[in-house]
Amino acid sequence: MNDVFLSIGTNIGEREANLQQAVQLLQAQVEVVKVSSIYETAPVGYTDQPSFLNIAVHVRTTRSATEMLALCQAIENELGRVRDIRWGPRIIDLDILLFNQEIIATEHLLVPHPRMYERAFVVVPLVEISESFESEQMALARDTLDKLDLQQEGIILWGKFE
Ligand code: PH2
Ligand code: MG
Ligand code: MG
Repeated sequence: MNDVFLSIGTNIGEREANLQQAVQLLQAQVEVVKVSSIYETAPVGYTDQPSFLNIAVHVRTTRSATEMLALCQAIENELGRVRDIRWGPRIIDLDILLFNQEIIATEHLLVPHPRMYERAFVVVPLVEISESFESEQMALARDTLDKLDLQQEGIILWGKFE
């Protein structure tokens, strides 16, 4: 079994419903172990866009990392994601953060996610569910969180995922 941590984000349409649908589609294919609270987060990278809702999800699966990537993309497509501006607005975005303790570098996939430790919108929900799987990478995420000023990062607890 592989332990996989995903980051999910949305800033278009019914954001909470988008998150719920994404998790439901995941549940149909893999074991969802834990879902974080929902955080509302200021846009990072391209800032002239609405704020996001972000969560982190721990799943367990026999799927390979490449197969998980394909599943994430299939869910994005099913929810109607269109790809235009890099870092721009999106209905749903599912990114693989961690895959066991593996370091993966293929043409299409880099794990750990190359920007995860710089992004409070990733680290905050991830650390919330981090007790379900210990690793060096998770410890690093926790250390990162200790150094972040969450108010300055524009992260607020928005609500429970239900
Ligand atoms: N995703 C991005 C770019 N910027 N900002 C926030 N707050 N949340 C995101 O999920 C996000 C972002 C690219 O995937
Ligand atoms: Mg992303
Ligand atoms: Mg993505």
